[in-house]
Amino acid sequence: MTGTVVKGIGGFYFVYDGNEVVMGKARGNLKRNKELIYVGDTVDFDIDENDKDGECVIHRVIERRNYLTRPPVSNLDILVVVFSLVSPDVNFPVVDKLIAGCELAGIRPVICISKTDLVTEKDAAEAAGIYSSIYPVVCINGLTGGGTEHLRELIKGKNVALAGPSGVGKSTITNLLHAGEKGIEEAEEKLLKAATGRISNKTGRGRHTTRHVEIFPLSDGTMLYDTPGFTSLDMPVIEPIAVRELFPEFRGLTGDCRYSDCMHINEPDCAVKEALSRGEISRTRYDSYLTMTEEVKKWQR
Ligand SMILES: Nc1nc2c(ncn2[C@@H]2O[C@H](COP(=O)(O)OP(=O)(O)OP(=O)(O)O)[C@@H](O)[C@H]2O)c(=O)[nH]1
Ligand SMILES: [Mg+2]
Ligand SMILES: [Zn+2]
Repeated sequence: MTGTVVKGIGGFYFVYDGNEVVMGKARGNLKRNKELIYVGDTVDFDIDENDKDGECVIHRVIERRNYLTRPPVSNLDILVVVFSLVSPDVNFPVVDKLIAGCELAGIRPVICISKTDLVTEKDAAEAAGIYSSIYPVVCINGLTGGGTEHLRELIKGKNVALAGPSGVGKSTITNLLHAGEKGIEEAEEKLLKAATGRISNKTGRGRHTTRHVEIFPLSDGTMLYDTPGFTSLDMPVIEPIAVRELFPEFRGLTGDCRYSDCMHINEPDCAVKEALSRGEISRTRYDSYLTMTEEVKKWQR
C-alpha cells in the first residue's frame, strides 16, 4: 500500500492513505541505512499481521520531488513564508533566507504577512510591496480570519507548508483553513492513546508552540503542513556567486552587468546596483542579499 507520512513522533509515523490514517514504524533496513523519513514522504507500507494494534511497517520511501531540512518536509509545491511585522518583529534576512531555500529546492514561495490587526494598513502595504512584483503576497488577520480565503485560493490542491519564525501565527492560520473540516486528528488521537507509554503525548495546537511537522489534508485536496517555528536559519552550503541566482528580481539584469560573474556588490557598471538606485529593486531585499553572500563565504574558509 502507498500513503503519505503526515506526522512522525519518536520513531513512530502516521501514514495517510487518502482515506484513513495508520501508525507505523520504519522497517529495519531503513533504520540500518539511517534513511530518514520526512513528513510529506510518499511511502510503501504493509499492515503488520503480527501486530495486535494493526500497525504498519514502512518498507520504502518513494523518491522525493524535493525536500527542505529546516523545516524538515518533503514533496512541496508551495512554501508559504509567514511573518508578522510586530510581535514578533520581522527579521527580513531570515524571511529572505527561507525564500532563498525555496528557490534552491524548486519550491514556489507565497509570502504571507500575518497579524495585520497589529499594524497600520500602510505598513502592511509597504511590506507587501517588497515582494509583490516577484511573488504572490497575502495579508492575514488571524483574529478575524481576513485573508484566509485568498490564501486558500492560492494553495488549492497543492502540497503546501506554512513556515516562518515562532509565534507569527502559522498554527492559527492552519486552524482557520482547517476549521469545520472533518479531520484525521481523531484517528490520530486514538492511535496515540493505543501507544501510550511508548511515546510521549502531543500537545494541542493554536496557543502552543508547534513541536512537530504535521500535515492536515483539506477537503479541496490541499495537503497543508504546519511546521515548528525558528528564530534563525543557516544558509545552505553554496558558492557566493550562486546566491544571486536565488533572487528572481536580479535574473533579468545580470546579463546587463559589465562582468558576467558580477556579484552586484562593488563592480562598475552593475545593472543590479543601477536598478537599486532607481528604486526598482528593494533595498531590503538587496540588504538580505549582502547578508546571505557574507554568510556563505564562511563555508569557504
Ligand atoms: N493579534 C494577533 N494575534 C495572533 C494572530 N494570529 C495568531 N495570534 C496569536 O499569536 C500567538 C502565536 O500564534 P501561533 O499560531 O501559535 O503561532 P505559530 O507561528 O504557530 O508559532 P510556533 O508554533 O511557535 O512556530 C498566539 O497567542 C495566537 O493567538 C493575529 O492575526 N493577530
Ligand atoms: Mg505553531
Ligand atoms: Zn551586477
